[in-house]
Amino acid sequence: MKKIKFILVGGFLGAGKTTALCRLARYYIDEGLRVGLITNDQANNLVDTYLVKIEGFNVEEIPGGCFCCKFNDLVLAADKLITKVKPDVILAEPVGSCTDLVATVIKPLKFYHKDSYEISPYTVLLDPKRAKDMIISGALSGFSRNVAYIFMKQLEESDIVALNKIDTLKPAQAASMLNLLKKKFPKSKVIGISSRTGKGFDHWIKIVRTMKGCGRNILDVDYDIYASGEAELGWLNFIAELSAKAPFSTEKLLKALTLKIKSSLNDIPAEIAHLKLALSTGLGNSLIHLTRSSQGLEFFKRESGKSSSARLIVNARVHTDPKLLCALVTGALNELCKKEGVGLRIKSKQYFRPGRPVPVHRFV
Ligand SMILES: Nc1nc2c(ncn2[C@@H]2O[C@H](COP(=O)(O)OP(=O)(O)O)[C@@H](O)[C@H]2O)c(=O)[nH]1
Ligand SMILES: [Mg+2]
Repeated sequence: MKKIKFILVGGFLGAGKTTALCRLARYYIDEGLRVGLITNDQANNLVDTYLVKIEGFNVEEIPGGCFCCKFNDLVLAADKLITKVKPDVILAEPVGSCTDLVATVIKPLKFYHKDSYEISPYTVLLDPKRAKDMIISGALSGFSRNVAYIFMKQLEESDIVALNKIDTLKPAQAASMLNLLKKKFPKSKVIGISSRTGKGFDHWIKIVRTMKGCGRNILDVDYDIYASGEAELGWLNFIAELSAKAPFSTEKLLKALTLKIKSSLNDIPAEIAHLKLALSTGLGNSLIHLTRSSQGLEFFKRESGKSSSARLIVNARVHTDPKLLCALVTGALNELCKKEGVGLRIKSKQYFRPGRPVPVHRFV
């Protein structure tokens, strides 16, 4: 039986994993291959899964814990894809606050499932703004030392560090950042890519195909620091049904909501790791991501028509208390809906600090 190529792409919250995987999926599909994706989060109702679905890809979701703690679910999700899609390639995105994935996911997959999967080298994506703050300047970028520890461990365990979003850098800036990263992570191959424009993808895919071995960098990870770092990030996921007698501008509402949340978090202050808002109506979808507190507002997808009903999914990962985060986000939504005369029903609300990671397997 031909082995399925299994590609895991990690990286901190907001580094561009989902965007990269969608582009990779399209690339392999254009080559005539069948592709399945696996998304993962600590909670349910993922904007990522929703996005991957509207892009038309086959996806399985693993909610309620990371791949390392839900290793058997990861294998089951892959089995489901095999039954449904018969994939040549499986693309998997771990939770952006997770590390130690080589020891807890890649090695166990390689050991226990070597007949089914050919595991590709492990790529970890890096956002240039976070790189500038947390690697070059040695600052904490609004996070604590524990979160910075996770961020660095993610990169250190990679086979490939891919500096993503190079479309946002001038060529000279990109070159100097890549040089610095090569010195900082000598055990990894360092490349530049743009998941938005596709720049560097051919090169990346070639390295993924030809690099010998995968998961070459097993780390010593201090699970107390790792657990503390994860627990410092407040998590909030919910769905909301919006309805009104007269059609309202969903785009305007989404924009106002994002600005209100951003401004309240800046007042605390609490650094946004990743805030994702997806609003769908019968007309189409609007999506906004913020991957830093200082980032300007930018629509990822935009539907400018008016509608009298809409469904909103909110996923927020912020360096603050989850209860406060929940009160602040739902409060902002309530206030805006009241002002616009829009009825609101919030469902499936989950807010928490991620629990201590307890991997099913750990290879040393
Ligand atoms: N400019 C630019 N933005 C990107 C790129 N890749 C991802 N993004 C944006 O970064 C944000 C987070 O991306 P996402 O894929 O959800 O990150 P994830 O949390 O790592 O999965 C989104 O607004 C994306 O549009 C890129 O190569 N260039
Ligand atoms: Mg994602």
